[in-house]
Amino acid sequence: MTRMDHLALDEAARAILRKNDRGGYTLPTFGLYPYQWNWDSAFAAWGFAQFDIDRAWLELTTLFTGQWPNGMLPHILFHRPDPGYFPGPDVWGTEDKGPIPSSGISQPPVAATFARMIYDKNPDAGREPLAALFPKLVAWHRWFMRWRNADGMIFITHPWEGGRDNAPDWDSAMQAIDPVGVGEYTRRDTAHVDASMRPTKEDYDRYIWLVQRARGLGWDDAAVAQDQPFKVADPLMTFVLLRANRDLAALADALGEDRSELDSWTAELTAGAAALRNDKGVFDGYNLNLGEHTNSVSNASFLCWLGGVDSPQMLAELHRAFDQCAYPVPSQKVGSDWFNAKRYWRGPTWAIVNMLIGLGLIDMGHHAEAEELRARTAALMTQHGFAEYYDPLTGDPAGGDSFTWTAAVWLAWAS
Ligand code: 9WN
Repeated sequence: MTRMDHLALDEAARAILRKNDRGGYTLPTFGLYPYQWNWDSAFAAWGFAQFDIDRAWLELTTLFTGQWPNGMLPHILFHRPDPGYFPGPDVWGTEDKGPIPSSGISQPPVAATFARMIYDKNPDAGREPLAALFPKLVAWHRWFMRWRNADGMIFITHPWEGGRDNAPDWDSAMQAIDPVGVGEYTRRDTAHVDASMRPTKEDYDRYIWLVQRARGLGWDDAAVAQDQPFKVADPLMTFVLLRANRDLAALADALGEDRSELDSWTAELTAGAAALRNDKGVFDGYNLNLGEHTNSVSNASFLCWLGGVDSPQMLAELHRAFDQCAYPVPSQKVGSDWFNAKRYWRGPTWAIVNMLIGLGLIDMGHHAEAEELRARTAALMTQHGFAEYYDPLTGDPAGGDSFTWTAAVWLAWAS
């Protein structure tokens, strides 16, 4: 690739962030996702930080305007009504819960990690926005530790909360749900992208059933937790919060704030992460209602390094993934019964997860693997642009296009 090609891609990536910018927050992509999503915004902020540090802080600041009084930071903020997405605010029924219309569940807490990276890039520009965000980040982490914590393993109460909607890690919990009474509804996602690349109708019935259940309980944390039918400890959530918590503690030092509560959570999460290792040495989903591991190797399994946990088995799995596909890391191991190269979180490669894996590999000193992963992720973008996700075998783009977080990953890591 020539220097000119490289510069053209940089410009194309910046143009996507600008095009998806709605003034203070960024859409994941126009059409398919017309609102502000939680972890997408944190990746967008890190992308913006490569060329506009103030805009990066604004993205995070806007995200936290949706925080509920109990500390929960919703996975979608419905800033302006848009009929193009289902389920919208009328389905969630959270009117009296937060400051602005939102969903009632959260998403992977990557925000503190990117806040630290953005702050480190320019501490002078960051001091003021960071000081305002710090107590909000702490309150959010405290909410996870109180309401999504099973002995240091972070669990989710809805597949959308984990950000990997149809991952096989949730299959056993989803099968246990009989989505009776869910009623008629019209999906919008399949009007924008090919249905074979999206979750199935059986998945959606259960997604909506879980929303209706929590809505019926008034989104009360204690009531929702009682007899929760979907309760799966998640390696992505656990490793992401572990890492974010360490980053928040470093930010506490920078601001002269007390870090002792954060350090106690880090210790608890470190113990929980160890329990997510199955008897094959792989980190996978753990169905808390059944007391069973999934026995799946997903891209989330490789986030151990991000959480500061080294693993020779996972390094061997990573080499296997490099051998099995040209564009790793697949969201489900190639050759597993679940693997489907095009269906969302059951096979495709996601650049954002690759970047998190890559950051962890660097931290743990696995530089050759980090570089290999970065280079193969960059190849996806140079050959196929900034797609939502990609076929790990052919590199074909899939899902939505002109995708904010993929463009951000190019600017911040892959390029
Ligand atoms: C539901 C926006 C979001 C991502 C998720 C991804 C997908 C939504 C959907 O899109 O989920 O939250 O409707 O499919 O799975 O990780 O945040 O990009």
